[in-house]
Amino acid sequence: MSLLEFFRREAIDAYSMVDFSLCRVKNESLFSRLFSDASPKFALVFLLPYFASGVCPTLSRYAVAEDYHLYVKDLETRMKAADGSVLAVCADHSPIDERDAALRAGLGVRGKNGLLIHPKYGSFCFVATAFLKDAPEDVPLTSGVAPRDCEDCGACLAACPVGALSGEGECLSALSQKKNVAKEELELLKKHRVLWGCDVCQDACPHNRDLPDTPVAFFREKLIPVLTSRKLDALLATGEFSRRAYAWRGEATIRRNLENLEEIDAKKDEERRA
Ligand code: B12
Ligand code: SF4
Ligand code: SF4
Repeated sequence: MSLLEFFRREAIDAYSMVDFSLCRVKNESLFSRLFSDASPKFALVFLLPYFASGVCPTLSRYAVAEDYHLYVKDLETRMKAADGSVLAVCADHSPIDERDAALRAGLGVRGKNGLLIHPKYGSFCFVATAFLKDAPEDVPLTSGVAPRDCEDCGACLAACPVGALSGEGECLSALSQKKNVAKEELELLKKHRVLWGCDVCQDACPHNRDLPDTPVAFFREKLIPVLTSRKLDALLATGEFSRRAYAWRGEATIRRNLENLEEIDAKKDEERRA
């Protein structure tokens, strides 16, 4: 099957193929491991939109569906079977600077919030890359575009509760994913009601208004927009926990964050009863 047909069936419609020389290799050891037999000549950079409407009060949108790494792993197997020129498909754990590649491939603008912003899907999209040894006949080659910045309206900087975008504080998303946190850091997560990840600078961005729901089925199914300790227990009992983005730091980290936020509700209950 051609890669274009493959993408059509997956509902992946934001992609661009560039010469590999346009990619900035960031992780040399991963590059050597992945491409010991053949070097990639082309990079097919594509986006996986994950916005699904609905309220997620404490959990970041990227963690509401199942873990996108699982989708990309499965996609890699199927893309390799569809086209022999596919050497590897990566997202997140990638040898290249993914945002930079997507920017140069013309898939969006560089947001002040540190994210690639696509004209249709905003910043609520993952960046993925298929590394190819030959150019597939049906995917046009883009010569690359000059990087463009967002209009710098400043809304994301103003909205960030800890000043992370101006280098003042540590990003709450990073804090929520730390295995060991200081008491003050836990208090910060509680104060800003962060369970896992943070979307504040994305929610503030005008490019993320009126977004369409993702067309990619994986990101519309098996959604858990509200995670509780009880739901976590159920996920652990069925073995589904390992399929969630918040599993990568182990059960203890997400349980700690849950208990941290549940303390707020317990306190409120106590106050109501008093
Ligand atoms: C480490 C990491 C984090 C760290 C550090 C974040 C950061 N801003 O770099 C933490 C844990 C905080 C984090 C948080 C999030 N992350 Co993150 N993260 C990564 C990861 C694995 C590495 C990035 C890295 O090396 N950062 C360290 C910086 C300092 O390295 P750097 O190379 O020097 O970065 C410079 C260049 O990238 C340069 N730059 C060059 N070209 C371009 C182009 C664009 C468009 C931009 C914006 C910047 C840029 O800007 C940086 C500063 O100089 C990437 C995946 C990857 N392999 O690239 C995902 C990635 C950046 N994360 C992603 C996501 C979704 C998130 C969150 C939204 C998740 C969440 N909701 O909590 C938040 C957003 C926080 C924010 N506003 O940045 C996506 C972003 C998708 C997009 N549309 O841009 C990525 C690309 C993963 C993926 N494959 O989709 N992340
Ligand atoms: S993800 Fe949250 S803490 Fe991190 S920069 Fe954005 S608003 Fe600030
Ligand atoms: S909120 Fe404004 S400054 Fe920040 S990324 Fe969006 S357009 Fe750029």
